[in-house]
Amino acid sequence: MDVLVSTNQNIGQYYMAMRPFSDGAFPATNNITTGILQYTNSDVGGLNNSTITLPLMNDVNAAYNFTARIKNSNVTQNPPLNVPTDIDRRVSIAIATNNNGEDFPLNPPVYNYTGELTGFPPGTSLGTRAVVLNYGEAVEIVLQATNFGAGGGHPIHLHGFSFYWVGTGIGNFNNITDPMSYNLVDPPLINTIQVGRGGWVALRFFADNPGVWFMHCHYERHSSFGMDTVFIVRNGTTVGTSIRPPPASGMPRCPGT
Ligand SMILES: [Cu+2]
Repeated sequence: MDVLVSTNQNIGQYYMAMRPFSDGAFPATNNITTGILQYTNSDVGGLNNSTITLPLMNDVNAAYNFTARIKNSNVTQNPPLNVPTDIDRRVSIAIATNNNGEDFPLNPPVYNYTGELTGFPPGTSLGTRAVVLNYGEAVEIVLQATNFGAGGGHPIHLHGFSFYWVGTGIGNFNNITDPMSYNLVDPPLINTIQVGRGGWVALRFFADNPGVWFMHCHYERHSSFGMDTVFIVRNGTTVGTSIRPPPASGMPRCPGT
């Protein structure tokens, strides 16, 4: 993360402090890391790091309240403002691996994702599950995490696009009330999002990059479990909005073949 700081406080020295956040059952190293921001012409010394207090490592509310304050300071394009429900892609992370067939399930089975899931059969199976999008389509994805097992959150990465991160919450996503909390004014434009254990995030983007694009948890182990899918974006109606054809001479061969 890159940050900009306005040095508009009294001349002096200030701690920058951080500690890990972990929402899984496996604790991370709980060290507090500090740095010192020192204004020119300020006195050296006098800081006492015993005065630093930070939220506990597993304080989910503190983490959500912090990330909800991250805004886009360079808005050059609005996110899709109205996404028709018939092209609304809702994805349950837990469900993404659950079905066989050709198409990704756009309406996953509904259950209490964040309830008591001990003994809940993940039911994973092999399958090829892709989402096909028309060029320029406005897309919304809701990623719903569960409380299943002992793991924490998931860093979900999308190739081919940056998306607007328009919403975040704890618990089960509510299709009626949660969209009212979306930030459609200055949402961050990013390509990786952390979905907290037992929480959800809402993303929007325009499918304006034709091709085949992988979306996956960036824990490679989770991706190998099936926590991934593919977006196939069809060509547009012009050369400039279509994938270039292979060269007339054929595709170049790898050296040695
Ligand atoms: Cu994951």
